[in-house]
Formats: sequence, C-alpha cells, structure tokens
Amino acid sequence: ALQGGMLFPRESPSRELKALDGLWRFRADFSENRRQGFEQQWYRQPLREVRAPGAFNDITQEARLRNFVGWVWYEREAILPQRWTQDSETRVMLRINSAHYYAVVWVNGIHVVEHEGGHLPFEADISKLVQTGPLTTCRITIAINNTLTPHTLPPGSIIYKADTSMYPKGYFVQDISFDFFNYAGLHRSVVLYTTPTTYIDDITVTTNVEQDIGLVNYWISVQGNEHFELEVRLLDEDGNVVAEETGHQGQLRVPGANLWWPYLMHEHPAYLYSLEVRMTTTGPMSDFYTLPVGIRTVAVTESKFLINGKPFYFHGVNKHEDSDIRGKGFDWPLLMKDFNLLYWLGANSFRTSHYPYSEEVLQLCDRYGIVVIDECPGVGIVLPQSFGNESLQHHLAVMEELVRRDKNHPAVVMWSVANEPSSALKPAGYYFKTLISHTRALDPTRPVTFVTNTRYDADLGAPYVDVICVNSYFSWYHDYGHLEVIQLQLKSQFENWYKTHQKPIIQSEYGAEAITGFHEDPPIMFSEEYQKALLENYHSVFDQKRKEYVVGELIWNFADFMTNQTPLRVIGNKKGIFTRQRHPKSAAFILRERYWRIANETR
Ligand code: BDP
Repeated sequence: ALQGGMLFPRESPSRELKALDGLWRFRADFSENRRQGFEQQWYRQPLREVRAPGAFNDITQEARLRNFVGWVWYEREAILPQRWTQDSETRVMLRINSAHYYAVVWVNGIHVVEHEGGHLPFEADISKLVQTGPLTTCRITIAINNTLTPHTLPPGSIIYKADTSMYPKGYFVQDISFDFFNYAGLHRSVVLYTTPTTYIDDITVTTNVEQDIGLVNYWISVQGNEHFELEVRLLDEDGNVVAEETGHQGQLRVPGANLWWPYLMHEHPAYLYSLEVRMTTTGPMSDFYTLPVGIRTVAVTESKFLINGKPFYFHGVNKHEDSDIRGKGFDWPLLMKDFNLLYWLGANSFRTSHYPYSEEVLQLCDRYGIVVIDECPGVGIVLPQSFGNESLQHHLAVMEELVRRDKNHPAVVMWSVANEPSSALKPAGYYFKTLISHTRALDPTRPVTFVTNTRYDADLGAPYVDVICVNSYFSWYHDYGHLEVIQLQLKSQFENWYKTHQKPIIQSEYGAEAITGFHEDPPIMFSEEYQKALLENYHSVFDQKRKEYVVGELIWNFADFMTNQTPLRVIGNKKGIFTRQRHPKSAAFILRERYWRIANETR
C-alpha cells in the first residue's frame, strides 16, 4: 500500500510553492546500452538545453530523438529562499507531476527517489539535503526512460532485430499495442513546495445527500508531531461558514446544500464549497490547506446512471493529451481552448482515454461541471504475459496512485481500469475480478468499469463492472464503406450486451477517420461526409436505446492525434471531429446540434 497522501500542492499561509518551468538542460543517451549516463554519472555534468516540461520528441529536427527509446536526462538549478534552507521547521518537497515512463531523481548528485509510470505524480522530501549549510541553490537531475515492456502500464515490447544483413548490429525497436504516440519526458511541471514539519498529509472527502441536507464526510491524516489539533470549516461560494468540526474525522452537515451538478443539468451547476483545514500544534507551527468540495451522489441501477438521484446521459468525447510540438506536454492555452470547444459542443462529459490527465484538467472539470470517466494507463493489455501476477500487482498499485490523486474531484464519477484488453483470454477473469474489487475497496463511492471491444458472450471481465462500456467501429474496421449495416449491427450489439448482463451501457467509442477538407458525395471513407454519415447512423440507434438502458455516447475522438507510423495512419489518427489544431470538421457541427438538443431535453 502507498505511503502518505498526494495532495495537490497549493499555496496557503503555511505553504510556499515554486514551479520549475522554463529551461532545463537535456541530453539523450544514444550509447548502445543506454547506460553511459549512469556510468559517467551525468548527474554531475552540464547537459544540452531544451525546454521542459514537455515531451522531447517533436521539438527538435532530429529523427533519432523523435523515435528515441531509452534514458534521457534533464537537469536544472533551483534557487531556494533562505527561509526554506535555514528553518529546520520547514519541510521542502520536490514533486514531479508526470515523467514518462520510469524516472530516477537526484538532488545535488544524491539519489532521492525513483518512480514507475507516467501521468501520475510522485515526490521526495529533500529538506535534509537542502538544509545543510549556507547553500541556497540545488541541482535537480531527472533521468527518464520511456521503454515499455510486457509488465509496464501501458505494456509494450522491445523487439531485437538480429539479422545483421537487414539491420545494424544491436538494432531494436519499441513495439506497442496502443494507438497513440509514446511521447516521453517531463510532460508536466516539476514543483518545489514547503509545509511545516508537522503537516496535513492527506484529506479524503466523500459526500452524500439526505433530503436537502448535504453531508460531507472527511478524514484527515497528519504527519510529524503527535500533538496537534484540527479545525475544519466548510465555506460556501460567498465565503460564509456553513459548517464546522474538529478532529481528524467527522461529518459536516449542510442544510439546504447547493449540490454539484453537471453544467447542463441544473441552473446552478458545479457548485463548489471550500473545505478549510487548519492544523495547530502546541508549538508555533500551523498548517493550512483548502480543498474544493462538490456535494453530489453517484449511483448505478440496472439501466441508469444517476447523479444526485437523477438519470444522467453522457454526451461527450474521448480525448487525448496531444497537440502539435508539445506532444503530451502541459499547456494552459491549449487546455482553455479545449474547454471552450467542449462548451461550444455542448459536451457534458469525457473519458480520460487512455491515461490520467493533469490535475489542472480535473480542477477545471470540477469548476465547469464536466463529468469525467477517469481512466488509468491500462491500454493495450493484449499479450498473455501482461495478465500475469507481476503485471497485476503493478496495475493494482497504479490504481492506488490514481485513486489517491483523484478521489476528491466531484467531476470524477467513474473509474476505468483499462481500455480494450484481451478480456476473452482465460486469465482475464481473475485479473479483472481482482483489479475491480481492489478499486472498489479503495473507493466505495464510485462505480468501476473497463472499456471493452470483446464479444458480449466471451468477455470474462464484464461480470465485474458496474457499467458496460463498449467500443465498436461498424463500417470502419469491417464492412468498409457499407454505412447501411450500422444500425442493424449496433442494435444487435446493445441488445446482446443488455440481455447478457443487465447493466447500463455506454458507447464508449465510435467514429471514423476524416481528413479535413476531403469531400465526397456519395460519402467515401476518409471524407468529412463519410464521418458525418457514420455518426448519424449511430445516433439514430442511440436515440432509440437511450430510452431504455443506453446511458451515454462518447465520440472517438475529440481531436486528431499523433500515433506510431503505420500504413493505417496518415500522420496520426484522423478520427477527430476537430483537427489536431482544433479546427472543426463537418462532424463537429452535427454533434454540436445534437448535444445541445439532448441537453435541452434532459435539463
Ligand atoms: C480503439 C482504441 C483507440 C484507437 C481507436 C482507433 O481504443 O485507442 O485510437 O480504436 O482505431 O480500438 O481509432
């Protein structure tokens, strides 16, 4: 089990924060065994410059760097305020918000932490290292390896090409079974922050509603001194205290609570309270942390998905963290553009296909009332070796990290533990049973699913999910060009799944590629008209079945995105309804009309 919490670093009267954005020195280790950096101890040397955070792949003109597999090294200095280095009551933390895939971190040449897995944060207490004398700078070195193996998440394989008449000696390539480019590096910010040495380590909030009383249950863990007091206050959006409590665990009652609603469902959507936690010790130290809280309930019946007791219909998208130049690098203007496009569309939800997105994304979802299916990086689990115990243990640990990070977001209404695994393979039954029950134990308040493309009668994981999420690509990956078969096939898909499992169903992916500007009538594959017509055929079946047990439709994909190079992809996957630069294709206008119509019907 995990040690300690992973609260989002926020400033408060007791906490300071310093984001290490901007330039980092950078060097990729092109040596044959990729170990030169370790052998020569690069954590002692100046490296070449590149901007970070961001993926390194698309910012230079070097093909060998774009396709690099192995260790890359990042390094920079940070100047620390004196009060951080000279006050032994101050705890200095180094937090890496995402380093894909395996990371080793040194401070002033001293190894401080290692972490496996991109997309999720990890941190190290570096107080002792920086509080050693008059020193006020520290040098941070991060070595990151993007290699994927059958036991990483996502899995991949390194394929060695032994035939020296065909390939240079020692030649290898990274093989993957998922459909997006394996961008790597420091995708998100690295931050330094402080807390007092006795500090609020974690807060867990769950909410409930009894008549018109909102219930906020909280658990707080404190580390450090054993003698402390906790005061907890809940403030409304006008700053009025609506409830207070003391102690590390309790329940706040809010009569006449403003509930957190998805933004298209209610006249006061996405209402957020603030949970102010104040920890005091017998000494001079106090710690303050404020957590946004949305009061809402989530439940699933045989045929409905309920938010605050009202049927909720997901009409939205699947996304990627992906854009030109940045790859998966975090970027505020891009984020705001995407949220404005979601609003323009009338989308009320998205799935974080196929890995956890940045915490800033989820904070905006909380604020705007966009509902999220939070997916872990369990994508491309197709090889039998990836269902073994080593993989399962790592997958369980990743779910622990994901739930620890995202548990307090009202926008997150369901966990997705995987996308399109080979769930008909024999070990898949035990694998998903274990994984899903573990996730439920970590968070009993949210339903759990995984996204399937296995047949309804062969899927060994489906018995354990709360909601069936199915992907299908009728008239795209088979029956090429035959739009006329979609409705029949889709109806059978839904009826078969429902008959077998009696659970609500989300169409978690459907779509077609369209190269923007390609027009054909009658519609032909890859034209905007074909994409449009394919979606319309799906939509007419959704409209029949959503009166029964279909509770959502999520288009694949929000925007075009980069993939590996294959003859099946024309400079990436073009199933976006927006281009990679976020310009609308014809299909975007259809969805816009549709989503706003559904929103107005269900409001
Ligand atoms: C599905 C995958 C998704 C792919 C999509 C496609 O879940 O990651 O990008 O198909 O082929 O199988 O476009």
